[in-house]
Amino acid sequence: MATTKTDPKLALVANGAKKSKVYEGLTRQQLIQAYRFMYTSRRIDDREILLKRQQKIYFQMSGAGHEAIGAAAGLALKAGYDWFYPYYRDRALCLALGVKPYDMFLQGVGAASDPSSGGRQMPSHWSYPELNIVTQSSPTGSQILQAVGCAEGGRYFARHTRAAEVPESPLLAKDARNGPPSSNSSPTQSFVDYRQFKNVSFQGDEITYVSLGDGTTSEGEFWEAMNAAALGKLPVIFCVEDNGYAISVPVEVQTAGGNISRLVAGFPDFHFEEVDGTDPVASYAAFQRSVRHCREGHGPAFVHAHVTRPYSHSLSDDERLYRADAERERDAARDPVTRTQMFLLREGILDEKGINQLEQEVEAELQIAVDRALEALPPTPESIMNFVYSPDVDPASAAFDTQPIEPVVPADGKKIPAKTMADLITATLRDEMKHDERIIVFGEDVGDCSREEYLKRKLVKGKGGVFKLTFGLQNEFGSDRVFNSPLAEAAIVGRATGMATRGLKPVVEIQFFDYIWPAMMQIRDELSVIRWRSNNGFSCPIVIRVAIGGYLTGGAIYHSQCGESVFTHIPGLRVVFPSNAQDAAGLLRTAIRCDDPVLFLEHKRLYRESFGRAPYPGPDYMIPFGKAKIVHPGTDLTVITYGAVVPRALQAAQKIERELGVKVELIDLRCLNPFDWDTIAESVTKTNRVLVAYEDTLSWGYGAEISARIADQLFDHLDAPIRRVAAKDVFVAYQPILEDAILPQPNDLYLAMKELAEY
Ligand SMILES: Cc1ncc(C[n+]2csc(CCOP(=O)(O)OP(=O)(O)O)c2C)c(N)n1
Ligand SMILES: [Mg+2]
Repeated sequence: MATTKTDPKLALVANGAKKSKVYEGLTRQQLIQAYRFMYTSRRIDDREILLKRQQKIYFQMSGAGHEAIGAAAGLALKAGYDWFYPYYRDRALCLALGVKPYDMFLQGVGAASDPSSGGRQMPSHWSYPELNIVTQSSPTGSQILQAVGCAEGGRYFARHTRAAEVPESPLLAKDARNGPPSSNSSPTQSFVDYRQFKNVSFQGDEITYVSLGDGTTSEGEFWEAMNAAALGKLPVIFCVEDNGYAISVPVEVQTAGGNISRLVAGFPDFHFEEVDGTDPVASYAAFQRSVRHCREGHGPAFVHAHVTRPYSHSLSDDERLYRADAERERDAARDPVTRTQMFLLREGILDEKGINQLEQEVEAELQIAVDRALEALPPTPESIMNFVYSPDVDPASAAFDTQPIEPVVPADGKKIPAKTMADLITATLRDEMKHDERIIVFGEDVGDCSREEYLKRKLVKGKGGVFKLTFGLQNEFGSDRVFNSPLAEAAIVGRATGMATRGLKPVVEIQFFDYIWPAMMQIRDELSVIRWRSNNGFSCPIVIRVAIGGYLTGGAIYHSQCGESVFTHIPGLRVVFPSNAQDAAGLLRTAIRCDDPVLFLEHKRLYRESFGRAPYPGPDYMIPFGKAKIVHPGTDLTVITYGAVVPRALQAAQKIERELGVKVELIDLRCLNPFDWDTIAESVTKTNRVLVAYEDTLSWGYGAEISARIADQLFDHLDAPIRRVAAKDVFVAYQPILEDAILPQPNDLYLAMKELAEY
């Protein structure tokens, strides 16, 4: 661990400068350049504030007071080579990396041509793919874990260079040019793959920069990210821009002891800097040392920069309500733009005329940029649905409709062995990992054994997941590709998101659906929206496998939850919920090869059920998303369901046919987003009666949407009210008598079917 503390008074008072003098490695020309970025940044803020008051832009967030640290970071790092997760105060950094003032004004007016988001995101939410500036959001701190994943991605490609290659798939390339494959195109093995649309670039020694405010260090994800970066000795620079406030909350109320540097000092392998971030020279020096530490592979760095915030938190905030004048004046005396200007004059780097000229040039450039931006066209309302999902790979298309291989009949004439859903998920993961070196698998306990020597010396067998679905994968593919993560769900999804941004295909596991909630911010506000908010500039098509559901006899409240409708409510996220072994294999392969993020829900009760066992359908078997399966054809009544209710509904359907001659058409949706409306409509039009059944709690559940759609679009075809059978609106209890009463049982389904048939 190295710690450097720069005396804030030192760097800017170097008197008697000579023309050849360099300042902590910065030439006079670079210092002028730094000042230009800083001054431009401040003046863009001023312009935006004016434009906001004139109602020509709709939001303003300033980088004022943060210009010196930003310009310094921009000079120390390499645009388009290193990777950047800059938060909203990093305007000067973005300018230093090459973002044009015009681009920034395009953000403000929300122009269609705004390269960061096409008018979808607030200004100061940076996103510039060519510069490796990754799309930013508004939740404080959700970028940090992704930055860690980004660094992991770079390292992975450096160690597995073959993984970066794009496999040959001429048919797909041709099809991509002509739009999604048509439904009558012939299914071809290895036909579709997200990799064709994901250009990977890596350098081997690139650094990932991520910045955040002092208040944001209170977020749990910050600590998860620091831990993960230290564990992996990753080349990440964490830049905390400490302006002493998080809106109105001062640092001593935010951070125990009032100084974040003191709290993080124990993280191993970090290089630490605490610096006056209003001083560009000191800041540059701090960054240079941090860059060296990271590039040489010693681990991450932490730059704690003390800065100011002269323009309140935002235009909606007035800091005079909570900051005394004297305190504000103290800050003003440290204003980075003024200080740097004085420094240039004092050092004889620029004289007054030179300063004036530079400032006039900037003003002229900004005037042109503002005028042009105000003329830019807004996006069209017709474009709103663009890039919710991948425009390149349609997982519902016929290209994902492949046939299972004929199972080999054993020579001795015995029956073809049928495998469980758990077996086939493992087999599919294994075959996909062979097929695609970009796939990495991590999560809690998914590895065989973290202490590799035990495996090597065959002292242990290995664990491979609490349900054993990843058993053997670490042994077979190595610890780079299959590994245990810390117990931190936000970190699992956040890191995976960052890795996928770089082109990897993380297939991560959330051990129990009940514990997915710490990752919710990452799933709802990041993973599912990254493509849309960046206007297709970035994507992160990961797969999240989650063990879900009850009927466990003793699973109780925290090992039995469903809640899929919470996720089907999220645009941009595919949600899959297979009920049997063959579907699980086919849908998992589609999930992995497709270009969208997928939540893959695996029902624990079905993992080893005798219902739905099947032989392995082969290494290229896929099922398109949004195609339901008719499990039991019928003419009297439609039952729409999925997951563990499928075998229960089948039992009830067989019973009612046997006893009353009622022929139930049982539909297993298999995929919840997208879902198969055509099959539902066709069936309901035929039977005129419909029951929607699901394991989750009744009210506001997945079936509510299906019922509403049927009521809306098939009303004329109904001879009876739409009925729902689902769990009681309560949690799943431990005592089996209670569990049975809470979750929908075959008899509940039978009674509802009977009532509907007799209606
Ligand atoms: C998760 C989350 N909670 C609350 C907010 C609202 N909010 C936006 S900025 C901010 C303060 C951030 O303070 P700090 O991290 O110190 O950064 P600064 O704005 O001071 O640069 C808050 C509370 C948010 N955007 N995200
Ligand atoms: Mg702050």
